[in-house]
Amino acid sequence: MAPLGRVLVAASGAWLSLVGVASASTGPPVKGQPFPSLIDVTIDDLTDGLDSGLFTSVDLVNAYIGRIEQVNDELNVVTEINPDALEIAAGLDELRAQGEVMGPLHGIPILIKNNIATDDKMNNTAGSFSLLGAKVPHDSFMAKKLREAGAIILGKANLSQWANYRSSNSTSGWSAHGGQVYGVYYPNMDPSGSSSGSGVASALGLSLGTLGTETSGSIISPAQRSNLVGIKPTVGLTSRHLVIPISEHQDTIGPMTRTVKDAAIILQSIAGFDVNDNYTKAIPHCGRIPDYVAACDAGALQGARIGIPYNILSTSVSPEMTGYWEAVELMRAEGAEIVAANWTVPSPSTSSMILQVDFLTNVAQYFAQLTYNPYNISTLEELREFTWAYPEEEYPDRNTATWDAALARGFNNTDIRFWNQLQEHYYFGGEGGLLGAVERNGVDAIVMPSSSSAGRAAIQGAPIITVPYGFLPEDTPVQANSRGLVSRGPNFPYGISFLGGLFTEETLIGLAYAFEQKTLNRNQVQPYIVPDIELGDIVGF
Ligand SMILES: *[C@@H]1O[C@H](CO)[C@@H](O)[C@H](O)[C@H]1NC(C)=O
Ligand SMILES: *[C@@H]1O[C@H](CO)[C@@H](O)[C@H](O)[C@H]1NC(C)=O
Ligand SMILES: *[C@@H]1O[C@H](CO)[C@@H](O)[C@H](O)[C@H]1NC(C)=O
Ligand SMILES: *[C@@H]1O[C@H](CO)[C@@H](O)[C@H](O)[C@H]1NC(C)=O
Ligand SMILES: *[C@@H]1O[C@H](CO)[C@@H](O)[C@H](O)[C@H]1NC(C)=O
Ligand SMILES: *[C@@H]1O[C@H](CO)[C@@H](O)[C@H](O)[C@H]1NC(C)=O
Ligand SMILES: CC(=O)N[C@H]1CO[C@H](CO)[C@@H](O)[C@@H]1O
Repeated sequence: MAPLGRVLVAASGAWLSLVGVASASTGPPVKGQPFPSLIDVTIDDLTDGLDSGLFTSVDLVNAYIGRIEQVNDELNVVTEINPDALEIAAGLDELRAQGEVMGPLHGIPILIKNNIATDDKMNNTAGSFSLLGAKVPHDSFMAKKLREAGAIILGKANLSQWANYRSSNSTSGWSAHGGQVYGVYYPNMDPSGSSSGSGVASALGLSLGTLGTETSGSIISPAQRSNLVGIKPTVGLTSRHLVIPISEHQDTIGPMTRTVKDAAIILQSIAGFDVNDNYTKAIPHCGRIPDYVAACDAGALQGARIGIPYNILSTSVSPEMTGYWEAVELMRAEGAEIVAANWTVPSPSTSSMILQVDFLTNVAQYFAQLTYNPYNISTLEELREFTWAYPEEEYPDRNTATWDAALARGFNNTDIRFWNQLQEHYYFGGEGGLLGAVERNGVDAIVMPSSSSAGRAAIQGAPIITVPYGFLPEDTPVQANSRGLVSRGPNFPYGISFLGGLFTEETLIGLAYAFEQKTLNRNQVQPYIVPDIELGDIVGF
């Protein structure tokens, strides 16, 4: 257990004595309590409480910092807290008191993955010491959009180092600078990755919600393992400017929250054209962003056409597959038409070349944008040299095999060999895979188990939303990986994914919301560790 005791609550100056981390079985006290419980509060709840003066954003920041401090020694979820968070909160409280609301996230604390840069006192490192102390010329577009919507960027969430793009024998959720993130549905749980801290933070209510990033599975997979909604937007809907990259062709930034509506509100706030990311030019309707919040329609499954890619689904009998088929029947009962949407290329031979060569090109571009570059690193080769030589990077115990392979390619992403491979990927993900199946069958979405949904959408840059659905049975045998993290065990959450054509988030959000409202399964199992500081411990002290 985390060493507890006394936690400083900075704004009020009060010291609170904390009794301990609540055992999950007692559950969060909600009914009959004036304050919403932070483990399952929504943006609407927080906005109501802020509007009515029940609590302030300063209270919220204090409560969330208290919660982070209760669990962080044990779980390594948050790498740093924004030293300006209380001051920002106080400013937003003042604006609200004057009747001025900046946007839908006014005064709401959000944690962001530690590869999304902010031009403030916080570091942006992707978990590497090579970037500790580095400075960027201005906020990333994601940070700028969050601030414009009124959000308080509360801190940075730990991640798999370099978004899981360095080593072939590291672990999900480990970074040299942040340590190992642990999942919270079983002791010593593999949190999945690479947005591991973003997942655990939302699951435990260490902020209202979080941003993660995905290249292939890095939002969907940890969202599933932390029992969350995760939206992996179409590549180009959310700008990657000053986000530490893997691949310009696959990287995207999206929300990880406890509800579909909260994810929709956050996506609404961060989506849009950015002159510094050309891929955002592809946003249809001249860049107009649909009303994702209005898309949250509990009746959206009625009359929807849902495609099932029978020929690529696992035929093994497992709790996840049983749950999946149950979920499909539930959608049918809600009025969806269930049709086959087979993929014409069931198992393509994809190559790792795109990510390798993009990383080589794109990481150099990131270093080139820094206004302070502590080790003067400008290329992947120099980054590898640094990593080999810096003991805390734990080389060679955690190797650099991914970079070694990228460097061995010997060309960048303007090469004809790269272009040919990219066209092949677009065929496997497009006509031969997801997009072809959507078009030929005229479906609104394809539904898949979340554990197998990421790959083909990744190579095509297509969107996915995962919604919590089930939990592995209590008698599931415990499996651990070579570094002792539990990779499968009792009560592990799993989700159902909705996939669609490029820029179809509005439709997918509607379907995901209707499915969520019909099921509301996520509270069937609580995390084994829950911080117990609530607004009631803060307000008025
Ligand atoms: C960022 O890193 C520097 C260098 O290690 C450190 O001094 C500073 O406190 C860090 N910032 C925050 C907000 O933790
Ligand atoms: C966007 O693309 C155009 C044309 O290729 C190029 O000139 C421009 O520099 C690009 N802008 C950015 C920000 O990458
Ligand atoms: C889809 O694939 C499944 C499994 O391979 C097969 O049984 C079914 O006939 C196919 N359906 C269509 C419409 O092609
Ligand atoms: C980086 O380059 C600057 C300017 O050339 C130099 O002053 C500094 O010592 C270099 N830092 C390192 C760690 O090599
Ligand atoms: C990781 O791989 C490297 C070689 O690439 C090896 O030296 C190291 O022992 C491996 N670590 C573990 C824990 O197996
Ligand atoms: C890619 O490689 C070519 C050939 O070596 C070089 O001319 C070009 O500047 C490189 N472009 C980037 C973006 O690294
Ligand atoms: C417990 C632990 O290792 N926490 C670490 C989380 O990350 C911060 C920033 O790297 C470290 O200072 C903490 O020690």
